[in-house]
Amino acid sequence: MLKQEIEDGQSSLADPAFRADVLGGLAARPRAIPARWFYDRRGSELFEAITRLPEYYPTRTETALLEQAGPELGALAATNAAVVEFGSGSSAKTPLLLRAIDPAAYVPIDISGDFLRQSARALGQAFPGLPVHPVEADFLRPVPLPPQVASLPKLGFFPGSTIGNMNAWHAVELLRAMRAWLGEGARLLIGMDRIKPVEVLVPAYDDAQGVTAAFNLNLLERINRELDGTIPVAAFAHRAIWNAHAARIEMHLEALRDVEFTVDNRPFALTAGETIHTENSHKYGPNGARQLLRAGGWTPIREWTDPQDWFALLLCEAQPLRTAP
Ligand code: AVJ
Repeated sequence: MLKQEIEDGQSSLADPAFRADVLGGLAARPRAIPARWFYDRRGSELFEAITRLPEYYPTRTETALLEQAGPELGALAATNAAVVEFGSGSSAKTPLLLRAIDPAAYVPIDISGDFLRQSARALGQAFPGLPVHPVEADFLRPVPLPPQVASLPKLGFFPGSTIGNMNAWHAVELLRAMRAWLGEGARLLIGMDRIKPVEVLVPAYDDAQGVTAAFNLNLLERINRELDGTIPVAAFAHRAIWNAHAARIEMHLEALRDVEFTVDNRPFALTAGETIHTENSHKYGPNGARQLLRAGGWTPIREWTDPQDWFALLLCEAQPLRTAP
């Protein structure tokens, strides 16, 4: 198979899970496609561009928190730890953590293999002597950790408020899976976005330069590329709304007119104003954040927030489950 053919993405070569989620999601009501499919090569690049936007406060706020927490983290973390990063992407924040705790190994896990290998290589060069064991996987479906880190104490790293993509049910499920995966005594450093005024939240997901719009619309381009789709992308618009009741930003793709298209030879029709729900980004107050973590089997032991309380970094411990009060 030629590389170009693979990149052109004939439907027969597409990820069957992607095809199933798209076909099922477009047929369902409300129509919805899981947010993890944003992150093809182009989507990962667009997300990196989002993290540099003036309106997108989470990345720079969390980075500052990591810098601030560094010395304390160094003192709190086990010596000889293996840092296991979930959804590492370009691993931009990772050097801060690695410098702070000087671990024995680094295990980045990401769904975008291409991006993963590139950033793993860059990190290996920045930290010569640090064993890096990249794992190409969807962390929602656990795969075994590399045997080289089996006997090391684990520090899970789940930055960026990625947990916000999940509803409470799935977030708890994932936290429990991580606990089982990393083992008793493990620690977890997790970033969670705070509830804040809508005037701050909405522009963070609907920026003036239209980068988030391009990120959202790239999902349709990806469907056209990889699943032999005929979606008229220009007939869709990016929407970001604050759902106060559910405490989440929702991203949708709204049909601007009646549209008909096929994906993998299957016909779909949307009427003007209909949307495809593409992402939830849940926000948590201080109590909600801790409650969610405890429900997932992780006890918060230390918390860092910025002066505006826009973002939180929490260090948790997988304590043994006790039945006593
Ligand atoms: C990567 C899920 C944390 O929800 O803020 C950014 C993704 N979507 N802008 C977020 C995202 C639109 C981001 N997470």
